Parts: sequence; structure tokens; C-alpha cells
Amino acid sequence: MRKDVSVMWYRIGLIVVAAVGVCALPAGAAKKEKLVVGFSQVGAESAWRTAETESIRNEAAKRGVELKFADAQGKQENQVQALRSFIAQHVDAIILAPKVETGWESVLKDARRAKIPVILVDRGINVSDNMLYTTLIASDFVAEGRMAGEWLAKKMDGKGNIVELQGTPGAAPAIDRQKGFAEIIAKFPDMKIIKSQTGDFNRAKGKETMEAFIKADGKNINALYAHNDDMALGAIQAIEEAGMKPGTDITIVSIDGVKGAFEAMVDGKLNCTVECNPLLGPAAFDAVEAALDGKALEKKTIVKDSIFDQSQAAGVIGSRQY
Ligand code: GYE
Repeated sequence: MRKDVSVMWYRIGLIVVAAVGVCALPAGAAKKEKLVVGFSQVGAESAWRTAETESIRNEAAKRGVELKFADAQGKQENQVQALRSFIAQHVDAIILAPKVETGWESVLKDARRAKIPVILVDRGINVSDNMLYTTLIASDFVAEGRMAGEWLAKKMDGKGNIVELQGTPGAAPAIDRQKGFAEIIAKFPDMKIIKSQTGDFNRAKGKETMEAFIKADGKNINALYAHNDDMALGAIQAIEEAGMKPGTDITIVSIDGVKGAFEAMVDGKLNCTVECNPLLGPAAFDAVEAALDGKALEKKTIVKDSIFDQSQAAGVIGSRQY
């Protein structure tokens, strides 16, 4: 009898040890050596975006993170698909550079259900519940628009006809850069935005739209405001082909501060660029790691930007990182 009891306790003991072992296993097994992060990028429409992609790729490599990179070729539906596939693959975290502000609700709910943190980089979104993403790391685009407007108003003595090349319709930087700029220009009764159309943040479309502006308003155009440098560079070509001098006949201010903009300033063809820093890799992966460690994160981290005009271009071009 006594023997039977001790055998019974021995067996119970074995079962308990085995059960504890089994329970402990998945947690241990889940702690993978390598973090796997999915990055959904809009596309490669501008030099800015290429620099952002590089920064994220480099930082992933530096930290030994396995990066699943998906280029959406400018299509939001491809981004949504990429996110769904990241969720299905159980990545540890997602970095999303969203093309436009709307249309993310349902896929982000799926990510939340799967307990995958989503870090937004460079562009913000509109969702009913901001718990659908972990944090946003981006510049203040309204402030950038204001900086461009203030610089131009000063340069033009508060007078002149302006044409505006907008970014991608529905994208946070297009909406906010238009808003900030318009707010400043409205204070100057002799400054008018006579045309405002999209150039989709790329060089070819910037050129095409500028050609249409020139066709319609020609010599009445005194200034150009472009929501990014690539569109300004395309427009510069259009202005030259129309027999005018960019930077002289038409004063040009744009945003991003990419190398090409500095070169154009050194050549006297672009007058000013408002910097928008694309080197978001380090901050993005700090956020990924903090989120996975269960640390609380600010909802938004604002990237600091400055402004450069022709007079500074030659002095700083050598030290530009993108
Ligand atoms: O200014 C532009 C790009 O989202 C801040 O997107 C970014 C913008 C950037 O294509 O060049």
C-alpha cells in the first residue's frame, strides 16, 4: 500500500514536471534569436524616399534584424496586401510608410488582433482609434509649408503670382504642406497662388504639370512652390525648355533638401529648400525594440528640420548625407 502511494506521488511528480516543461517551452521557443520586421514602403518616387529605404535597410542590417521589404510601387492596395502577408508570417513588428492618410482601419485591426506593433514612419494616417498604431515618426509638414511660405514672402517682398506643385493626393505631406504654405501666403494681399495641381511627388509628373502651368500662365508666373525637390527639379527642366531662367525669372522653393536640390541651388536654378530628414532607420528600430520590450512610447516623434537657400548651398553641399 505504502509502496503504491509513493509510486503514485512519483508519477504525479513526473506529470507536473513534464507539464511545467511543456508550458515553459513555447515561451522559450518564441524568443527567436533574430527579430523579423516587415517594412511596407510606398515606392521609389523621389530621392527622399530612396534615402529613407536605405536608412531603414542599413539600420536593420546593423542591428541584425531580418527585414522583409515590400515596395508597393505607389499603390496603397499593395501596401495593404503586404501588411496582410506580414501578419500571416507572424513578423515581430511592422514598419509602415503609408501612402495616404485614409483606408488603414481594417488591416491595422488585424495587426492589433495579432499583437504586432505597427510603427508609422514619415507620413501620418487618419484612424478612429489611434491605438491602432504604436507611434509615428515624422516631420511637421505644416511647419515645413509655413517655412517655405515665409521664405518666399520675404524674398518676393510680399508680391507675386505663385504656382504650386502638390504632392500625392491624400498624402499627409501634400495636405499639410499645402495648408501651412497657404496660411502664410494669405497674409499677403499681393501674393496669389494662381495654380495648384499635383505632380505626384515625382520628377516626370512635376515637369509635365509645370509645362501645363507655363502654357496657361507663361510670363505671369513669378514663383513656384513645389511640395518636394524632385517635382521642382522636373519643373526646372520645363522652365528651361520654355526659354526661361529657373531661379531668376521664376523663384523656386521646394521641400526635402536632397543632394539634387543642393546641386540646383549651387547652379542658381533653385532658390531654397526646406529640409525634411529621411534618415529614419535608427529612430524606427529604437521604436520597434521599445515596443517589443513593452515600453510606453510617445504617440508622435517630430523630426527636426531646417531651411537652406542658395547663399548657403555651396558651403553645406559636401556634408549632406542624402
Ligand atoms: O517629402 C517626398 C516623398 O513622405 C515626407 O514623400 C515624405 C515625402 C517626401 O516622396 O519627397
